[in-house]
Amino acid sequence: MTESGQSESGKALIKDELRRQRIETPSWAYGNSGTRFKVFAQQGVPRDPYEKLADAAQVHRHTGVAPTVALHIPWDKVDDYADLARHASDLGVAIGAVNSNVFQDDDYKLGSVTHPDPAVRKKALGHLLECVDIMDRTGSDTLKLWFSDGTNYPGQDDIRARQDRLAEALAAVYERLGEGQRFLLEYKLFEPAFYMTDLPDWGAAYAHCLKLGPKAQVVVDTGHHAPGTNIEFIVAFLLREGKLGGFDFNSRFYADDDLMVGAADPFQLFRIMYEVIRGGGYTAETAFMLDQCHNIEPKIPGQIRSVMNVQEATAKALLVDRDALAAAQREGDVLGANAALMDAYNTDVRPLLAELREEMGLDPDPMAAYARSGYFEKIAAERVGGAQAGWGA
Ligand code: LRH
Ligand code: MN
Repeated sequence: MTESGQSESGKALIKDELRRQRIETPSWAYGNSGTRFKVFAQQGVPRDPYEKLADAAQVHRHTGVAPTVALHIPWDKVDDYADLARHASDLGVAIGAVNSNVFQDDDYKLGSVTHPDPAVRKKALGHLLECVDIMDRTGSDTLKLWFSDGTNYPGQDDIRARQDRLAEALAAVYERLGEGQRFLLEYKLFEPAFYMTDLPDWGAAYAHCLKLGPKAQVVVDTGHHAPGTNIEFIVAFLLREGKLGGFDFNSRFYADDDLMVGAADPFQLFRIMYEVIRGGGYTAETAFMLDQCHNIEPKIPGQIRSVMNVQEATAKALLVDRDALAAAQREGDVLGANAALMDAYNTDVRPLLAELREEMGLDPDPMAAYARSGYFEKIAAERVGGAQAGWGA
């Protein structure tokens, strides 16, 4: 019996589950990022998507569970996307989701696919379809769609008409998707719009996806909800409907802070991962993506720490004694049921994960291994000159 009360066989099963975990890191987390007040440049920041992939490969090298990298277009625009995909595979990673960007062009001030002007809508749709072309060339099977579309004042535009325009664009993208491809629709309560956002919550995203069909699913960005929202309820509900496509993991104390996942609320991340496992969502079909900005902390260690936070939450969720929990729930034993979850959450899973890393041929402490690798010193010395990557906003 282990210190966590787990049988050796139970522990082995949990390690098997953890060994097959897959977490996708975002290319933009390796570039400079900030707020409207300041973007603090950092030494060694990549200048192009090739260097971003090299940094992402370090996260996979030291954690063993981050083999794919999400792209963001045009931030990751290159002349030869097939060559970029080859570069990724030479580094031992692969291109993951392709993220569209219809939120940084002057033409999109009043909206992109929901804009009153059909010419602007056509331009926005053109970009979304170009992103599917990029999926074809990079071997990506997932398009992630987030729309900053919304209004700032009541009456500014017709809420109903904008939904019609959004539905029309989504249908056109859905039509263009090829074999084995899907899109994940991302909702967000507010920002940059401050009165009405055209895709503000899971209900709106779910309704649009339901109408479209099986290739359209919802992505849950953990920073996109009103304070106090029970996100694990949304996860359980969407899983039950077969409409949970994945996550944009990060954490926040206030709004869309894009801090390291699990940093602000590790208990929430644990509750979310418990519902994922309970709901049959701990599969390769669910995209576990990070969507974060390391505004002040070093970026590659920030990503490594974030991956470890997801691993720890997942290990704790896998430790839940499901039989004891189900029995307590059946008997209306409120405290017993809560204790079943809290016992797992209060278990220190770091020794288990360290052991697993050694069995995977990795250093038990990825942060220390990265620091010892000298990789930062290398890129800080090499990456002098040129324009550091960022949001280009
Ligand atoms: C919007 C968002 C979206 C991305 C962007 C980087 O807030 O979460 O997922 O396109 O961040
Ligand atoms: Mn996001």
